[in-house]
This record gives sequence, C-alpha cells and structure tokens, in this order.
Amino acid sequence: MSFSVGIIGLPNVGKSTLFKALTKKQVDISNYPFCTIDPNVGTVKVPDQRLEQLAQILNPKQVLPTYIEFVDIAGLVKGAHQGEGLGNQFLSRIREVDALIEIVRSFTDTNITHVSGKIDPPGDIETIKLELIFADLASVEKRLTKVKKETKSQDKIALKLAGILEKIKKTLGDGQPIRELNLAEEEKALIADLNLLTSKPIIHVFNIDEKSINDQSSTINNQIHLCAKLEADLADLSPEETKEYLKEYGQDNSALDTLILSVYKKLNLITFFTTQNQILQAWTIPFGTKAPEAAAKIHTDLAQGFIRAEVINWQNLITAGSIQNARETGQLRIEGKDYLIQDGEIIHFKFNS
Ligand SMILES: Nc1nc2c(ncn2[C@@H]2O[C@H](COP(=O)(O)OP(=O)(O)O)[C@@H](O)[C@H]2O)c(=O)[nH]1
Ligand SMILES: [Mg+2]
Repeated sequence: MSFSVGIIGLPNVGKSTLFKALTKKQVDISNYPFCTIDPNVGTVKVPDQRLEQLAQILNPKQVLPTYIEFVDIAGLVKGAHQGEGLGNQFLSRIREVDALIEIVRSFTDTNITHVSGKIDPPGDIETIKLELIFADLASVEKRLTKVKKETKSQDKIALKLAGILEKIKKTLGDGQPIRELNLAEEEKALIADLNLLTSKPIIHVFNIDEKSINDQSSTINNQIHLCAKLEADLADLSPEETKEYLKEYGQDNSALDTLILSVYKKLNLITFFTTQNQILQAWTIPFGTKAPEAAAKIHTDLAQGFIRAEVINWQNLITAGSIQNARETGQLRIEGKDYLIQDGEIIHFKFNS
C-alpha cells in the first residue's frame, strides 16, 4: 500500500503544471510491483540524503528510494457537489487519496483566464472549502437518515454513530472542516468508510509569479509558495543547470522537495531502510508502526512468520562503517513484535518461512 496525495483546486491554477513537474521525479515503476499505471498518477521519489550516505558504505547493487503517489485531479468548480462540471467524478477521486494539496492561483497572467475573473486567493480557498464541506454534508445526512432508523431498536453502535454524525453535521453546518473537530480514534474508526473529504490533511500551495519568488518562496505553517511553471522548467534541466537556474532566483533547492517532505510530515510518515539481497531500499510507514506491520510492507510472509528484527539507526551504521562491524561491536539491537520502528532505522527482519 502506498500513500497518495490528490492535487486539487479551481481550473487553470497550475495543477497539471505542478503534476508534470513532480512526475519528472518519477521512480522507475518497474522496480515497484504495486505501483499504479495511470496517466493521472505520478509515483514520485521522496528525497532522502541518508540513502546516498548509506550507499557509500554499503555499496549496494541497487538503491530504491521510497515514494508517494500524486494524483492530478481535474478542476473543481463552484457547485461540484451538485454535479457541476464533472462534479461527482472529481469528488469520488478525492475520496480515495490520503491527503490533499490545494493549488491556489496567485500568479497574474492575462492570457490565462481565472474562472471567477479575478486573482483572489482567499476567495478561491473559500470556494473549494465550501464545495468539500457541502459534499461531506450530503454524505453525512444520507448516512444519518439510515442510522436513525437503526437507533429505533436501541442498537448501541447505531446510537453512538448517530451522535458522532450529528456532531459532524453541526461542524460542517458551521462552515468548519472535519479535521478541526479532533475526533477520537474510536470515533474516526466508526466513520472511516464515509471517507469524508474535509477530514483529510491539506496543504495549501500558492502558485506565484516567477518575479515574486525571491520574497515569497518559503514554507509558512501549512502554506507553501512556489512557481509551478518554473518548477516544470527545472524538471528538464540537469542537476548543474538546475543549481544555476535556481541561483538566479536566489534559491538553493527546488520547492518540490520541500513540498514532498511537507506532505510526508503532514501525514506523520517515517522512513526505514532494508539492505536485503544487496538492495538498499527505503520504505514508508506511519509513525507508530510495530515491527511486524512494517515487515508486512515488504512481504506478508515476513509478517506472518515474524520472529524478531535486528535494528540499527542509520547514523550508527555510518559510524560503525559496516553491518559486520556494527554486529561485532554489539550495535545491532534485537527487537520483538511490539517494537515501534523509528525513523531512519535499518531493519533486518528474521522470520519463519
Ligand atoms: N504565468 C504562469 N502561468 C502558469 C503558471 N502555472 C501554470 N501556468 C499556466 O496556466 C495554464 C493552466 O495551467 P494548468 O497547469 O493546466 O492548470 P490546471 O487547470 O489547474 O491543471 C497553463 O497555460 C500554464 O502554462 C505560473 O506559475 N505562471
Ligand atoms: Mg489540469
């Protein structure tokens, strides 16, 4: 299972431009048997300098980074929840992803029309927010009608669910997204199948003019400023040319790396590494994953026959210089089935086949 991020926003804000820039960072899908082949889905490398450092001492045959999927979702328009545009189709696509990136148009270009005729970032954010809220409201009301019938027999779960749905309905009715409700894990589990759009983590990306980059390209809270057109141009250049080009704009790094890492952080994801069969590979798991569940990412056999995990932090391995050295000096820890994997650990799973 991989993590996916939907790129949403009004039409003509630069979603496809950003998607194109991101997909230039595609991993080679043939190395990843579970990746989707779909023109609207880009399987994008998570940048990780630790891989390069580890590769220097481990000399693997192959290095496989971990990845996140980005989905280019066609433009949402006002009234989408009532089926405007391709309304329902877009909304169902958004239901499938784990997080959202909303592109907000801040660039001015008279040749490119804006659906509402003016550049208005706060207004656009409000439009999208309301569309998602209306769509959720419709899902919640539909479910509530059904659940209320079930509460007549005093069914405990139905009563509980009805309570949660009423609370959610009120929040949505007040114009607030569900993510601000801070639902308990148990409550989240009860409504998980509704896949409510406003419960998903969201990052706002302001697509700015090239000339504004110097003063605005930065990450502030949940906002990222970048120029999608510039990022798309960069994607065609060599690493050296990219550096030169960025320098002209006073930047050190492509904003895409910042964006990918922000998504990673927002979703509370961490990375662990394996070195089986001379392949150094990075894997993505949510923070708080136990060793056997992490093993299941690699192969279900590893999880089913799980015995123990040999664990070392990546930096300790670099200091030790080799796995053998680390083992001889007692730096490989043995951990059991309740162990919570930490970010940056190299793990070797022992299992019964
Ligand atoms: N000037 C300028 N044009 C942009 C920028 N990003 C996208 N565009 C242009 O805006 C138009 C719509 O972009 P597109 O990515 O297709 O928008 P989408 O409808 O949100 O997918 C295209 O002609 C892009 O070249 C930008 O940062 N600056
Ligand atoms: Mg598009």
